[in-house]
Amino acid sequence: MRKISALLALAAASLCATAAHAATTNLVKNGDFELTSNGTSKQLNEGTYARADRTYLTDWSSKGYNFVLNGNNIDDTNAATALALWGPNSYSGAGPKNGLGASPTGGNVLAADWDYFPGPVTQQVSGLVPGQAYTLSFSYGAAQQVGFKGDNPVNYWDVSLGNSKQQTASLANVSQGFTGWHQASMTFTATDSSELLSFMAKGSPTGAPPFMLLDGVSLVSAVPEPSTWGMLIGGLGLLGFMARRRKAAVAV
Ligand SMILES: [Ca+2]
Repeated sequence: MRKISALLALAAASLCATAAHAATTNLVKNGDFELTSNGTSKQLNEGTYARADRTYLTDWSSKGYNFVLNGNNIDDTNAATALALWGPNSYSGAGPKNGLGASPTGGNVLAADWDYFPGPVTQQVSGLVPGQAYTLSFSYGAAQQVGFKGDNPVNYWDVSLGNSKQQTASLANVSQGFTGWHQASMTFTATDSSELLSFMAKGSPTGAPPFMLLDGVSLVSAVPEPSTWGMLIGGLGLLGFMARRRKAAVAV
């Protein structure tokens, strides 16, 4: 009997491990923005025309005034970057102590202007199960381009998966400020096996150059995957069988 209990415990542990694995498979590729075609701290190419001074984000498409920036020198105007944001290092370390720095997941971050030629950053996500719920999570914040001033009271991301659209909480940013990194979590239900994931920077009013920041994008199943359910049901059946056998043994 002790042997059977140990076996059952082992089976339960492996089931839990399988369920945990299935639930944590990130369906978004390059969700941390670390893979690029031509280095970082550059504006993103649009379409198929690759400019020498720009770069592509692997697995993503971009339209509009969007950049991939190195989170470690995002506010360093001395670094060879296409764009810097107000932060502690702006103008040789004499910038505003607004706390701008690396994202929670580190490395590169996506930066999108919602005022000047705004456009979405998208990825076609495959491996979805229609009707199934998915949790989309990411880090985001708002900052302002070096050299410009003015409050940005409204900054948020419009996020869509297929035809379903949601938006993040709005972040208020003061002139030359940084809102800090915030965490977003949204639930989407897939309607197809492959759908377009889209991030579009939004805000108001116009006239004070803003930048929305994004990093650590992850889309995972909100429920155990069907194969896992099958294993769970099989496991429960086995437990029932064991219980019946045990009862029979006691009766004899
Ligand atoms: Ca990153």
